Amino acid sequence: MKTAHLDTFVHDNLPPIELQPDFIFELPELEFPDKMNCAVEILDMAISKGYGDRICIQCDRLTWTYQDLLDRANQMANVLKKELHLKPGNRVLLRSANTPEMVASWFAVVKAGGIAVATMPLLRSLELIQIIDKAQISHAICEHALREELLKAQEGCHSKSLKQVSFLRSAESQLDGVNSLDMTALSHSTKFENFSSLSTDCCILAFTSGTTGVPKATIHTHRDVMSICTCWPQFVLKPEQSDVFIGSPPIAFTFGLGGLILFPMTFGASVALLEKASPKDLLIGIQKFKATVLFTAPTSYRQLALEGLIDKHSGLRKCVSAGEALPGPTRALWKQVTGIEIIDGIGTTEMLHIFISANELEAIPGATGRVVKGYKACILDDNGNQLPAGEIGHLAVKGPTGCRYLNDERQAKYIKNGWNVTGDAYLMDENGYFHYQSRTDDMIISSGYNIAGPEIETCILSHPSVTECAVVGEPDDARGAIVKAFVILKANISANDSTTKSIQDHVKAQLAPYKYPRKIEYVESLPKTETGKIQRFKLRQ
Ligand code: 3UK
Repeated sequence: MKTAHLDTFVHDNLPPIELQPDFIFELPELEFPDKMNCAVEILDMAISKGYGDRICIQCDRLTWTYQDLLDRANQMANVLKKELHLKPGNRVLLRSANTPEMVASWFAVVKAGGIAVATMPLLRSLELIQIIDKAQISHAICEHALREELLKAQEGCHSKSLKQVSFLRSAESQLDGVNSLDMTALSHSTKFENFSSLSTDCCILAFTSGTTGVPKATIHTHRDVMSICTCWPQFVLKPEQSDVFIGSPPIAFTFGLGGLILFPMTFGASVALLEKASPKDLLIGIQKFKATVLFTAPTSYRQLALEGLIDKHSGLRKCVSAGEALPGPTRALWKQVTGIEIIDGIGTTEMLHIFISANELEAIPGATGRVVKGYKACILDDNGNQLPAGEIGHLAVKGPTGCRYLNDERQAKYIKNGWNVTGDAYLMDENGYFHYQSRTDDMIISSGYNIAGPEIETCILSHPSVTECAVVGEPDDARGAIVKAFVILKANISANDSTTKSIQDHVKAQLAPYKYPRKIEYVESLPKTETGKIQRFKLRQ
C-alpha cells in the first residue's frame, strides 16, 4: 500500500492487512479513480455542477453560498499551507460548535492533504490530551470561546506534538484584536492548489466515544467519504436540491458530518447549522430556516413530540434517526404528531455512516431496516458462523467502508473473518429486516434467561405515564442479575407504589413475565452522551 502523504504517521499505523476487513466495491457507482481528494469532489465539484450561487450553509449570523464556502476554504487552506506549514498527512484537531467556519476549516484541511480530527465541543482537557497524544496532532483550529480546555491540553499532553493553535471567531467572542484563522484567511487568495491525494489516503480520523479505556481512532480515506455519499443518501434518503437539512449531531460525530455537511452538499441542497441543538433550539431552527430534513436521536424525537413542540405543519419532509435504537412507541408517536414516518438507520464510527436502514415507505416498527445497497450484512454466532433468519446473534457487515483502528489491539475484536462485528445483538427476519436487540455487552442475564433491555424499554415507553426510560441489569445474589428500570414520569404523575405496580403489570401483560422490571427507580433525567446515547454503564454503577 502506498501513500501520497509526506507525513506517513497514519499510514504507518494502519492495522496489519490480515486484520483489515474485506471491502466490497461491486456497484459501478463505487469505482473511484486512484487519485481523488474528497473535499475537491464534494466542494469544487458543486461549483462545476452549477451550484455556485445556491445557498450552502446558513446560521443565525450569516448565509454562505457554495461559492462563499469554496472561497473561505481555499483561503484557509492557503493559510494552513503557507503560514502554518501544514504537510500532507499532518493531523489537524478541530474544536468548535457546528458553525460555517468549522465547515470551512474541515474542507481547508482536507484540500491541503491534512487529516481532519474533529472533536466534540464538550470535551475537557484530559480527553483532548488522549486524542492529541494518540493522533500525534500537529495543528489545532479552535473556536476562540472553547480555547481554555484546548490550551490546557496542549500544555499537559505527553507528546508535545501540538505546535500550532489557531482560533476561529465565534458567536460569543468576536475576537477584536485577536489574530484568528478566519481573519488572516481574508488576505489570502481564494484559489488553492488542492493536494493530489490517493483515494486510499486517510483524510479523517474519527474518535469513538467508547465507554471504557482509551478512545479508539478510526481511519477513513477519501474513498470512504465518497462511498458514504454514494450509498445511503442516494439509495435510501433521496433528498432534493431544494431541501434544507437541520439537526443536532455535532460535526465531530460522523452521523453529523455526513448528515449535515457531506450529504446535503452532494445534492446541491443546504444546511442550517445550530450551535445549540436541544429540542427547543431544533424547533426554533426548523421554523426559522424552513428546514425539510431533520437528523437527530430517538430521545430528541420523543421530547419534541411529547412537549407539544411540533405538529403536522412543521414543514419537515424527512426525519432521520440514528445513534440508538428507535423504540416502536417513539416512531408511532412521531407519526401521530407530524404525519411523518421516521427513517431509522444504524451506523457506526468504524463504518463511517449508515449501512442498515429503511426509508419512510419501507420502514416497519421495531426493525432498523434492510442492508443498504453496496453493503452486505448477516448474523453470526459466537464462533463466527452465519445464523439462519430468526436467530439472535452478532451483527456483522461489510461494504465499501470498514473498520481500521489506528494502532490498536482492539482491531482484532471488531474484525471476524473479514466481517465488521459492531457489538450489537440483532436478528434478521425472513424479509431481510434487521431487528435490534441490545448491545452485546448490555444483555441482562437473569436466572439463566438472556434479556435485552431495549425490548423492555420499548414496552415501558408505551405506558401512558412514562416520558423516558432506560433498563439495565442490577447484580443480584439469587438471580445473577435483575431487571431494573430508570423512569422519567410525565409531569402530572407521582412516583409511588401504585405507579410502579401499574408499570410492572403493563410489562407483564405484554412480555414474558420473567422480563418485568423488579425494581423501578424514578429519576429527573438520564445520563446521555453528546451523541444522544443513554449511558447505561453509568446507570449500572
Ligand atoms: C448504536 C444503533 C440501533 C449501535 C452512528 C449513524 O451511532 C453511530 O456511531 P457510534 O460509533 O455508535 C455505534 C453504535 O450505536 N446505534 C447506532 N444507530 C443505531 N442501534 N439502531 C440504530 N439506528 O450500538 C452501534 O453499534 O457512536 C450512527 C451514522 C454514523 C454513526 N457514527
